[in-house]
Amino acid sequence: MFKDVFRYYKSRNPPPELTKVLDFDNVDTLESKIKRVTIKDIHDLKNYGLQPAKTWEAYELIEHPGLIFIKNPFSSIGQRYWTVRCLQDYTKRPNKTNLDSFKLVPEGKEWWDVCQNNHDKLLLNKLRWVTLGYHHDWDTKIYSEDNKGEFPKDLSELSRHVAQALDFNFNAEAAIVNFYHMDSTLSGHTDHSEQNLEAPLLSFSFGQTAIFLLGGKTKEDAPTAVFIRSGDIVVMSQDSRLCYHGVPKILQMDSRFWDCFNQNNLVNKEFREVVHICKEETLWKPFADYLNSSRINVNVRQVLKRGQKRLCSESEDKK
Ligand SMILES: O=C(O)CCC(=O)C(=O)O
Repeated sequence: MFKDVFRYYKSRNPPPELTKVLDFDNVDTLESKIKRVTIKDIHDLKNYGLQPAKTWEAYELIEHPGLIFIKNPFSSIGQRYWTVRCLQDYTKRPNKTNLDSFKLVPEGKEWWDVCQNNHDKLLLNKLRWVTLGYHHDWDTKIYSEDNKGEFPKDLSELSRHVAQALDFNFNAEAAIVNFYHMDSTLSGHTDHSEQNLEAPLLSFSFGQTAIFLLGGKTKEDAPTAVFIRSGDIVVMSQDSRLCYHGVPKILQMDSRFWDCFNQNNLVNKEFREVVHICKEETLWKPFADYLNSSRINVNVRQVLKRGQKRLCSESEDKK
């Protein structure tokens, strides 16, 4: 079932009918399908590019308890900030990327700089993922203490604040940053590698719009399709945490949220240079160009259980 719906939305010829895709830009049409979620008032959000919590609109899908959708709570400069961090900073070594094994980026150089300096669009489009913190192992799907980097403090704080606003305790310990182009897809899967499966999974998106499919615990359950636009946050918690999900299609955006630029203040003292890039149109331009035909998704997970200090190795597990 999941596969059939995936194939339907992925199809170019004929293109899919989009009327059944849940659209949080038109919540009036979703009345029977969603319920409003209460947001706790959290302070200091502007440091992370977020609007005041009392302005957020968050909804839970009635048919998928625990799936929470927060309609873009970012300011436009906030969207710019996270875009710059993902492209320019999180792609730096020792974080891991899909490009590592191809040795396409010379030692001592960084992917974003090489792409910009050489106008290398091919290399730009080859980046598909970056992993942060406990690195996702794409083969074994097992996290390990031996395969772990530092988790970015700003992303950890952003995640903690968003989780707190929804009344969750959350410690960001692993993330996959996914980079999609107009023909990219992500097939249906569940995220079950984390030892803590009670903690929610937080997903931040910037750039082009995605059709996101959320199914049930098996591939036989029919999925619901939802538009995810730039700035939207999806939280998979409770009954939805282990459900099948995927992205069958990326669509050209409805509007460029990151360009509705007012000098809304973003004060991040630790990353002044990033904020400077966001405010200077000429410095921001290469990032805007990237977003015009791509989507960035930052998928953040807690790996350890509360109070757990480290992962046990498999042999320790068996004791
Ligand atoms: O791109 C998305 O919205 C979903 C990404 C995802 O499911 C994953 O990284 O596991």
